[in-house]
Amino acid sequence: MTILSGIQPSGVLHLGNYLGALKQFIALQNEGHAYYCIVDLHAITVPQEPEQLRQNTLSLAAMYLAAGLDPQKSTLFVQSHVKEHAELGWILNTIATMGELERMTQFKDKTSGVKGQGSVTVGLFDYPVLMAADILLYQPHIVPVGEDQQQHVELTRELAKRFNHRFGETFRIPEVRLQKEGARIMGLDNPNKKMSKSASSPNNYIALTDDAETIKKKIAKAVTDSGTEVISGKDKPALTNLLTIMSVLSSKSIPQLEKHFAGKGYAAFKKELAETVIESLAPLQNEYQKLMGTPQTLKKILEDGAHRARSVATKTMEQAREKIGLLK
Ligand code: AQP
Repeated sequence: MTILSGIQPSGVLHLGNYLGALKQFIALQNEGHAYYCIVDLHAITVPQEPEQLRQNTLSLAAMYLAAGLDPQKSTLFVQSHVKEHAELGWILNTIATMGELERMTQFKDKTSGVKGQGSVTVGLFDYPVLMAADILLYQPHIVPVGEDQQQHVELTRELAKRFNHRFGETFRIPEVRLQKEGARIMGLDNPNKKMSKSASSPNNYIALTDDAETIKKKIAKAVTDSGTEVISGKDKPALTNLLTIMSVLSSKSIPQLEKHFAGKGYAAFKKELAETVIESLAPLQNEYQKLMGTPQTLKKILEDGAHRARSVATKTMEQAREKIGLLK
């Protein structure tokens, strides 16, 4: 089985990225060959400070490895190191329609506060097409992502089918793979919006690099629902989110946790939740610190990864160029 996914180096990773994506990336590397990408060309669809972007790229590589990615089993690489991503992105632009892209909810969310279209970049609008290229180049069977990216994978499937129909069989149609629990972790300050790296307040997320004190403070400040009992439900979005985080990290089901916290109140729940988060992240944080001290090793892993990724991507591109009639 071939697996493909990516993460943007657009800031520090948070618990949502970990539970929705990274955790399953690591589990899946034993089920097939995985290509995991640091999608820097996606990150620049919104303004990035150049030196910070380079730093975030290395930091994300360290985070993948600290979480358990084995560079012998999986291919870890930087998107911009494999030029075929941009090339296939352009070709897919010629079959994707404006109407399809206008329907993408991530684009709508990211531009919802913006007055007029004047300052919105074409790159941000076109983000899902480049993502389709990232995926289709590696002919993956599955694409593990958080729920917010599901619509983009559906568009990828649609574009692959359209290309195959118009030019002949070229791309495998990939399946999306979501976590059963944790596919959509919500913001701690607003349980109706997803936890996000680019949220305006750091109280929205728990960064994977947050220290114990910060984690305790952020969880203590997290909004809760009215009432006193620690229970999940449609009318309890904040508690459901916190219980989901605890459930995934502790491997205890939500009903088990509800029973455990019966009659104990929110303060006791938040205290235990903070301890669970701190303990769960500690091994990853230690490993991350070590890896950040060896940038040359990180760069070597990325170089090897790009080499391996390129060998697959160039083959797919050769076929695609041939099919659409580009002269050799
Ligand atoms: N809140 C979330 N819950 C579960 N999964 C999530 N993911 C993101 N947020 C959540 C998943 O993490 C992977 C990497 O995401 P990304 O870096 O490609 O960008 P994103 O989806 O736009 O995530 P962010 O954190 O909100 O980044 P910014 O703020 O830079 O846009 C994806 O698989 C995603 O589904």
